[in-house]
Amino acid sequence: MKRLIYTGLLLATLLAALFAAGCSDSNTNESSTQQPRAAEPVRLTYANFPPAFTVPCVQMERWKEEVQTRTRGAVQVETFPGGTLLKAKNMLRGVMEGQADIGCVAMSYQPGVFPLSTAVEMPVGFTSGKASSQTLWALFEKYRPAELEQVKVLTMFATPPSNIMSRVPVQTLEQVQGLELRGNGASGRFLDALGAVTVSMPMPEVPDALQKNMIQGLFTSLEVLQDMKFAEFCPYATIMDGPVYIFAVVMNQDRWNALPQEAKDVLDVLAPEQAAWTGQYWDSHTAEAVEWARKEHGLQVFTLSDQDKTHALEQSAALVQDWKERAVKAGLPAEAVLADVLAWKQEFDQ
Ligand code: 3IO
Repeated sequence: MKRLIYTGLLLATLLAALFAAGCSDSNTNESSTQQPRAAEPVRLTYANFPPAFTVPCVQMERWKEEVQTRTRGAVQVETFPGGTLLKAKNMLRGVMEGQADIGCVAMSYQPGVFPLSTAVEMPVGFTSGKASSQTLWALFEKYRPAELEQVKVLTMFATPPSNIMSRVPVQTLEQVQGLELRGNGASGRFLDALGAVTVSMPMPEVPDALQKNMIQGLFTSLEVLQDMKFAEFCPYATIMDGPVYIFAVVMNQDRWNALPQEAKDVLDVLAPEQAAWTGQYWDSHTAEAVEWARKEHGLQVFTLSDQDKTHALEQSAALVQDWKERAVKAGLPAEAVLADVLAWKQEFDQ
């Protein structure tokens, strides 16, 4: 018995010494003016569905670095790109059930679930991810919708406008007729309205569908020409400033509640900054990716005529009508929400 106690004491002393060494080690780089922090950092898991080198995952790594720096290590984030922890379709549920602490939700993949946020998906002619992302965040802040009240929203962002990437040249609306194109959410319904044969699937399934010739192209922001290597299959792009795709980064509510107040403050300050950063990054990276695809794969870029663009908007009017009906059913002031979206689009596009 005595020996057991001695061994126990010895182990405890050893562990304490090791722990102290570890702490002083990690503290050597910090300035003496900083507050002492809790010895044990909070560790959070963050699930994401597309491959690591795509924009949703690049923004995840940037958020992680900002959080770790701004909390001086008190919050540590472990990221899981590529659907290794949760996939697109079970992201929201997985976070609510605690399989991951944080998850990146592609709201555009779940029609009907987000009646407020999807206002930003309406074909109002966003020309940048900067404006679409900041509009999405402003909308969330103003309305604090029921659709997201079971989780803590850490940030939101949206793509630059959807454009066509295709195996065949598409220079007019006429050429969209009957073409099998992949698009989800409002982008999918927009394609339907133009007479395309729309196929919906999450981004990670698109490479296989292109490879197997199941689709003739896709309709989303153009940086995937490079990041998902779609330029290998799609030598043509058609600029038409279609709808955007929308995302929310959400955290398990209980895990959020358990965070120290200082950490909560850091994350809340970061939220709108991250939305703006991601939108801007998406814009500049998309421009680079198109240039890359021109040089490396001879990508040809067409722009739809103004007449065809107007025509496309007219054809997709029913989409806006459907959204309004859904919004009203959800108890939202649909007209006021759309007016807000248009005003913010102006403001943030400056
Ligand atoms: C997207 C989703 C995952 C990775 C890269 C991406 N680029 C644009 C999107 C938007 C989207 O959700 C989609 O499926 O097109």
